[in-house]
Amino acid sequence: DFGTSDDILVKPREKTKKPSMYKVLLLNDDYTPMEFVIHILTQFFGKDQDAATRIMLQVHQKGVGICGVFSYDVAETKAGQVVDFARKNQHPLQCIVEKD
Ligand code: TYC
Repeated sequence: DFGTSDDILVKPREKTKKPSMYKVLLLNDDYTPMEFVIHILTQFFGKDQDAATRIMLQVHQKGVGICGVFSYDVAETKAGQVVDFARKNQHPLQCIVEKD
């Protein structure tokens, strides 16, 4: 049987570590419409309208806000998609990745 008292317990290798996590941040600017930022947060980060509005207002008032925390690849992909979409719509929105 598995999980009984005679099982051999294998200690994880000392050097094994969890992958680092990365924050995706939105930065404030004077030109990107508030509704566009809310759209970004609902469509790219799965936020509901309420959460998206709170994050957008936090960025608007404090200069920066957290969209989410992801593995490196997911964080870079999302930030790239957000910036591409903003540029296609001629908005200067900045979205950056920072180690958590
Ligand atoms: N400051 C913008 C405005 O007044 C709104 C805004 C919010 C822009 C968040 C960027 O990441 C941002 N229209």
